[in-house]
Amino acid sequence: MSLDQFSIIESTLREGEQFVNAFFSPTQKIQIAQMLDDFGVEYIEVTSPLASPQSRKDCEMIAAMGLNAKVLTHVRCNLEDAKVAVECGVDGVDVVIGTSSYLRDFSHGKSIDEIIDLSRDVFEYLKDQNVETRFSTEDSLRSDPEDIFRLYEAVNAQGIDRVGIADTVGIGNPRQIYELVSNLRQRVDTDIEFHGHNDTGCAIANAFAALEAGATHVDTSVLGIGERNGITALGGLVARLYAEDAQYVAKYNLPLLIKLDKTVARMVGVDIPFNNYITGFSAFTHKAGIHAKAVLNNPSTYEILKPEDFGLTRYIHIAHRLTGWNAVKDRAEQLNLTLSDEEIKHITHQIKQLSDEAMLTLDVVDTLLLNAHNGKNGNDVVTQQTAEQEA
Ligand code: HCA
Ligand code: CU
Repeated sequence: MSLDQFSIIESTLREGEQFVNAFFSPTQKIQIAQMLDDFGVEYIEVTSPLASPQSRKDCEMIAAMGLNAKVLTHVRCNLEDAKVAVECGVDGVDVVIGTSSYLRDFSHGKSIDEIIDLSRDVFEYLKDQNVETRFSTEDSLRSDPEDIFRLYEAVNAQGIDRVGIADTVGIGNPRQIYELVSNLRQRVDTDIEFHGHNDTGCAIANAFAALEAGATHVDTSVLGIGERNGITALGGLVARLYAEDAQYVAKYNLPLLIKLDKTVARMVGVDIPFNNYITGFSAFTHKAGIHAKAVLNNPSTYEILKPEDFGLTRYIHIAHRLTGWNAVKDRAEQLNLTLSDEEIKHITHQIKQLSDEAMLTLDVVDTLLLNAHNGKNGNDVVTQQTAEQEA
């Protein structure tokens, strides 16, 4: 298992730029790279310098930022591309080529033997350039595993640093990924990277399975943005690993995750999904009375992620018909109101009746609590309207 020594290759500035809404200005790219570096990812992958003239300038610019993270760029498997990548001053070059019959027949038209010859030239050149080298097979899951192994054994013999499994179409399931990566682990002694798309919602589980099978590097992007519906989300991978053992992700500055998610969401014009791992708006909200009671006694009853470790807070939702008196009592205490358990139970009953009629707000609940408190202490009873005006 590589769980305690894995690295994240953060690809918001490469795969993420392939998200339909993404158009990052140079300033935004610097901002994203800096935040990712502050978060502590080990690598930042940027768009190929051959994609466009500005992409080349951006690649050079990110490479020159002096980040702690290593900067990688991503190029096709040919010598010209590799040379331009090196000229940009990056720390490493991620080379990719399609190996499935779909891509061999309908994209570049090369056989596996031709790919082996091509990669030999490319890595022959790269290994003298003082850069980290990686070779990855696009659409690995729909490639013949023997083709991939043969290809990787050839580059392994050349001394490259890392080989990559790419589930380009998001077709793999965790069991398949585990098997493929385990077999690859037997065949090469390089590091192993996993890049997984999320077309069927398996990208996080697949990345985790890859790590369990011996992968050393996982590709992510902020919010998972990328081609189509994207890849393994940075926050989702962190959540998965934290759930296994918080120590695995203790090396990252976890409270920065919300800033990263918010910033990138704003830049690409989307909201953080309500059900997002860690940063979704309901990720730490408890509702049913039974849950609320237990969480108030001990948050671990219904929380495997501690919100405070991510700079976030939990919220107990009480203004609804599933509420329970323990949660209502807790709210009264937050408001510094002294009410007996009998009074709290009576108010809880009222909340349930009222919310059977219509959706309630917390203001209404607070008003009920305040009125009960003020009523017995001889103070003015607040109407719902005045409570709202004061709020
Ligand atoms: C691409 C394809 C890629 C590459 C992944 C990798 C994929 O858009 O160029 O280099 O490991 O999903 O196959 O993102
Ligand atoms: Cu991809």
